[in-house]
Amino acid sequence: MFDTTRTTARVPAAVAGLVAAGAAVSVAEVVALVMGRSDVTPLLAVGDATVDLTPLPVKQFAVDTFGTADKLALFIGMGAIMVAAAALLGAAAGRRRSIGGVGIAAFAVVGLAAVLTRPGAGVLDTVPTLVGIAACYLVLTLLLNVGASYAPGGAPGERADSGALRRDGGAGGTGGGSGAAAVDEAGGVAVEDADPGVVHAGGARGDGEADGAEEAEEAEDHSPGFDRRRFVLVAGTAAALSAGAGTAARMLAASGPGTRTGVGDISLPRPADPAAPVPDGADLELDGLSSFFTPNEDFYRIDTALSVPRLDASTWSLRIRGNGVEERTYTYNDLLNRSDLVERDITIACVSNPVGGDLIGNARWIGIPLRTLLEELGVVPPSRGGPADQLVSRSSDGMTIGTPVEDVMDGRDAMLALGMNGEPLPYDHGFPVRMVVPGLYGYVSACKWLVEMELTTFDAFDAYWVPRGWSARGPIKTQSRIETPRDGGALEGGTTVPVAGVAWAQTTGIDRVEVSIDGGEWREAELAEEDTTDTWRQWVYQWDAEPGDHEISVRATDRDGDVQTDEHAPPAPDGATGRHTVQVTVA
Ligand SMILES: Nc1nc2c(c(=O)[nH]1)N[C@H]1C(S)=C(S)[C@@H](COP(=O)(O)O)O[C@H]1N2
Ligand SMILES: [Mo]
Repeated sequence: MFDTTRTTARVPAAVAGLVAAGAAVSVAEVVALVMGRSDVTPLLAVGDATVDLTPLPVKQFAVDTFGTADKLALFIGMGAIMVAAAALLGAAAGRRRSIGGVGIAAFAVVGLAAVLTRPGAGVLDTVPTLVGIAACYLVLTLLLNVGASYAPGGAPGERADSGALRRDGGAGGTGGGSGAAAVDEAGGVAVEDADPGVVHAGGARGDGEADGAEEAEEAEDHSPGFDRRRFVLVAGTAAALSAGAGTAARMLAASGPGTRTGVGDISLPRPADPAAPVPDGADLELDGLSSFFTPNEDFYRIDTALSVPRLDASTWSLRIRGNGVEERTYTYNDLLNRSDLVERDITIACVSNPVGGDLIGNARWIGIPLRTLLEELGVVPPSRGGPADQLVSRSSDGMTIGTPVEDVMDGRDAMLALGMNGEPLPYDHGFPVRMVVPGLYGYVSACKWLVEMELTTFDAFDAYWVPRGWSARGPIKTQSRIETPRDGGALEGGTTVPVAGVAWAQTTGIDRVEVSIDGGEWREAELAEEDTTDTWRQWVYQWDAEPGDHEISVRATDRDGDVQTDEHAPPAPDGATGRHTVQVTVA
């Protein structure tokens, strides 16, 4: 399938491999964009599949090491592997062209497997990968030929062991031959088309392959057959074209087509049931203390999405189905125009949040009460004999999140949220609709980019994180954190130092926060006003700081009288416990 009469020296061949791989990625991005499926390109699919297949300890390591930059780190790692593989393959294909074909086929298999295993993927989703692979093959062949160090004209002959499918036919005689023209023009004798694995009669010439490889070794890139300027020109043009097209495709995909209804096109109605104003004194407004509401731009983001879904609200719909329900589909306008929009302040938190960590945020949400909606469809909670104990939410990107039906119907403010801090949900936080359930960690409640809800049982279905080592049920554990002073801080002595932070016990409320200095007696901190039992509560302790090194610890007590445990537990499987402690030095 490659012109085996000629070989290409190592450096130009490696460059050919790199440019060909770049062309594959870019062409696939462009084709996916044209097909309106820019969220299932092979690059993203391989990344997604990697995330899905990564074992929990590695994932935890990635989150611990890179934090929310874990996705960037993954792309950089994938990029490095691709660059190395493409250069090595190119160099190998320079010596023996058939290696190029085999390598490209291997990439094709990985790409296609990743694409086809994405949730909701169909046969059409393989098209970008296939076209990308064809482009890769053509560019590699072209560049290897332009970079060949060996003049054309090996004696014609068929390779007996080629294994490639052969077709009879005249030179360039089929529609796929446009790339072949370029190959020909470059001085080759091969007549190839875009189908990997298919070659025209006469396309493979076998003799001299081994000799050629040896000669290439010696010839290097100053051999008479190698026109360096021409190679640089062709390779540079191919690289620039694919970089330009690929970047443009990504940018267009990110901005989305013009007719859609995005975040910027929506104005939320006034909720029928607005939140009560936040009491004065709920936000202590101290230096170093986070604001009571977390601005959307600063709100933590945790999800498995390598490219944030940008759904179109005008075509979005939510289907609700399952055990004991009348199936129904809602459009965005159905939800937006409902008369029972509520507004609630709720602090959501991630199960991966370590003690003292910042994977927690507080927002004012606008949405539809989930209980009302489910009751309209005839859903009965298990405590009243309903057949379903698990509500499985599905996102457009295939995430599944399982929530106890009992919890979303027990009277707490579980909702399908459309708004966050006075704005339509940002794309990062689930536009157009997500779930928010007070008192449950995000991985069991807060499905973003929601498209389907199914009433089922915990026995019948494991949601995404469950087989990955996380508990099926995840109530938020009572916690407290010291925000100021910072761990390792150096303080001025001789004054009182405000030690301050937040504590949370969603659905129950915080009744007491205590601080201990150097393991001494627990002293009660002053609590900020409570907004709701579903929000975090600020606290401050005025500390007479003595010079020296000190350790400050905090603990909270909820309204049931339960004191936050000091027993240390890691985030997996159902949330970290232990007490937040900071070390400071007072001058
Ligand atoms: N579609 C989707 N929804 C998701 C997730 C996800 O990976 N995909 N992650 C969940 C987790 S683990 C958390 S903690 C919250 C975080 O919501 P945020 O990113 O808006 O803060 O979203 C939840 N909803
Ligand atoms: Mo999470």
